[in-house]
Amino acid sequence: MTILEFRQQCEKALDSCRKESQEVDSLDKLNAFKGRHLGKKSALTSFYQGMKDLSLEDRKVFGQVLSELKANITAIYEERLKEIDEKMLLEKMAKKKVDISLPGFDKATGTIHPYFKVVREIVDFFVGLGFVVADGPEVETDENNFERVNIPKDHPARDMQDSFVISDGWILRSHTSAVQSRVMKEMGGKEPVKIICPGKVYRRDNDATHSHQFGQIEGLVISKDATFANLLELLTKLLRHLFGEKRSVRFRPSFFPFTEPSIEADISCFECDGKGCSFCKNTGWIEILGAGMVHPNVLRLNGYDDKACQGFAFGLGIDRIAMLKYGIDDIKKLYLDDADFLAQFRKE
Ligand code: FA5
Repeated sequence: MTILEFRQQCEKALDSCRKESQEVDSLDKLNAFKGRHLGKKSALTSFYQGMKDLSLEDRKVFGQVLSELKANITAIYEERLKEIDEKMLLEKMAKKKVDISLPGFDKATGTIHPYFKVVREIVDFFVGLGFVVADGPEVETDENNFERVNIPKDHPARDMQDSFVISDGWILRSHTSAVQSRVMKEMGGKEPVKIICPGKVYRRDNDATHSHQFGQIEGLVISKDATFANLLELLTKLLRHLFGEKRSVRFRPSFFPFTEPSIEADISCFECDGKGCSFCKNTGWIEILGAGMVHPNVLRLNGYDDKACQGFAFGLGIDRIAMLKYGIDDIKKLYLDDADFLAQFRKE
């Protein structure tokens, strides 16, 4: 075969390829087209097979024509592939029309837990008055939790705080007063001390206003001249700040082994507004904090000279305050992580 005849045959093959490509309008048809024109049984492959019988010189000339044919067929194939891909994409998009008038997805955003809202509010109040935030561990020594705050072993006051024992000499702290001993030890008998400490505490308690786990904020002030009047003024300001002017507050004498004199503060019940109901055990009041002047024994036990300085301390129940502020009728709601219950605090 002359090169002219070969060229004509190649052009014929290319012509039929071009014509056929007009009919190709789907991926299936395109694959069949590829097999016919570029596959094992195609004219192109048979032309390549014929090359082995040619002389070296003819092979160069014929080979060039054949390479052109292959490049042209491949270009036709690729062009059709691109067109079909675009067509399929457009069809897919037409089926999946986006309706921009539909409402968007509502993302469930979190919120600050009411317990921590109260912590923040109280911490801000005291930091604004120059108090420093101290910290202590929840697994505490019996010594710090009881002995160093004037509750020796076998003292009946231990019954007021039925605690969870971890191992010999270690308990889950039953009040944040344990931090008092730590801070005093750290200060090495120096004053002034002006700290607050928010944290979790644990006791064997269980009813609507008592839980086995709850939060307290401890406050401790030691100086040469901290007085009981200072304590009352500070707590009154705090309670007005937290609950407003309307809710009634009362202070009454109480007993704590680590303070003398001792008091407790109550807020009028939010359920019955002081009339008496099952929630407040018919008293009309809900207890929220204990306080008093630091007992001289506590000062001495923790390295302070009780003749040279004095102080006051207080312990607030965080959960109770959250219940009163937000009208929560069961303390357990504060730690059960019920998303529906917590959602109501989103807008606050
Ligand atoms: C104490 O724990 C003392 N450490 C407080 C204190 C500190 C007094 C410094 C004097 C000086 P009390 O056991 O009363 O005191 O608890 C303090 C507050 O914690 C209570 O007023 C109450 O609001 C809260 N509280 C007590 N027990 C529970 C409980 N089981 N569940 C929820 N809150 C509680």
